Amino acid sequence: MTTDTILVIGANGQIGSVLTEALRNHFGEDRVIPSDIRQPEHHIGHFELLDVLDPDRLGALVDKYRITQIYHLAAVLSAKGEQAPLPTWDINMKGLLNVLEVSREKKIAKVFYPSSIAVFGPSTPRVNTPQSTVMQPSTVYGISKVAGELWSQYYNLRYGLDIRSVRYPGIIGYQSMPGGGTTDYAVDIYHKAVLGQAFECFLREDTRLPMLYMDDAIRGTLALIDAPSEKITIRTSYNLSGMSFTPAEISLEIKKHVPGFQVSYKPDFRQAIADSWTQSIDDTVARRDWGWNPRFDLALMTEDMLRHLGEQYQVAGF
Ligand code: AKB
Repeated sequence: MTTDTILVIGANGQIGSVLTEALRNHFGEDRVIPSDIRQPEHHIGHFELLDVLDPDRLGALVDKYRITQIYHLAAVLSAKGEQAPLPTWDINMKGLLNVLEVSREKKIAKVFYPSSIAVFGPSTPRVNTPQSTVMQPSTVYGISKVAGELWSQYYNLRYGLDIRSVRYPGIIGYQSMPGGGTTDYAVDIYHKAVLGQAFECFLREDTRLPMLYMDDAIRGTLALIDAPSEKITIRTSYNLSGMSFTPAEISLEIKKHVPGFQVSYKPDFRQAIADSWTQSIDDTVARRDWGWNPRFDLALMTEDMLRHLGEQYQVAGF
């Protein structure tokens, strides 16, 4: 029986909602306190309203539930961030600094803070990007994640805070919808395919990006959190890789199941963001330190996505 009590910040989001469920299964229903800036449409059990920019409320929730672990998932992502750079910086940075300070003051045992492949930029090696490399991103989201990684490492070195992080690639899952990212197309495309609709892609057909299936992302996150502290050699953020593909390749894979599926391309401002990121990731260090090993490739993920979305939309044949 665990004695940990977990606060999830940003629990309504694409990853937050699925991670909350996984944490409930892992630690027990009552030990997980989801929170977000808005009330979710449906929820069972605990839920708390929390604006991460309010450190007093954050501290009060930590006291109320005797929180021992915090998962801080609230952030403005790459594409949305470019619409409002300064507010994005405030939300992403002040939010993190509040979490770090409250965690230090209240002696939180473990903190999880996701970084992203958005930390990489045009001057980063694009193929098999190493763990430790040039990080000069061109988006405000990417800049905030680089700074966030360094602040995390600072709190670990200076105060001994046990903070752990992965650089998520684009995350694809049937359970929830992404919002405001550059990799979002790779979720949307499956919904359109199952609903029998044509898909217009906002990236060029040959844009290769690193991606990861949600099931692998959640399994990896829990494995990182469970790993013994002495195994964690990276306190900025671990590279994490699943697969890499282009819009043309994912379309082709979907067409194996949905032969009439139609895809057209109309690149917009998100193309420049995608072009500034790397194409594939070297995650050797995560594999070595805490046994990271993804299970899903493009073919397996496509089968699983279509089956689950077929059930959700009650469309036969998947
Ligand atoms: C985005 O596209 O902004 C995110 C990410 C890669 O962090 N999905």
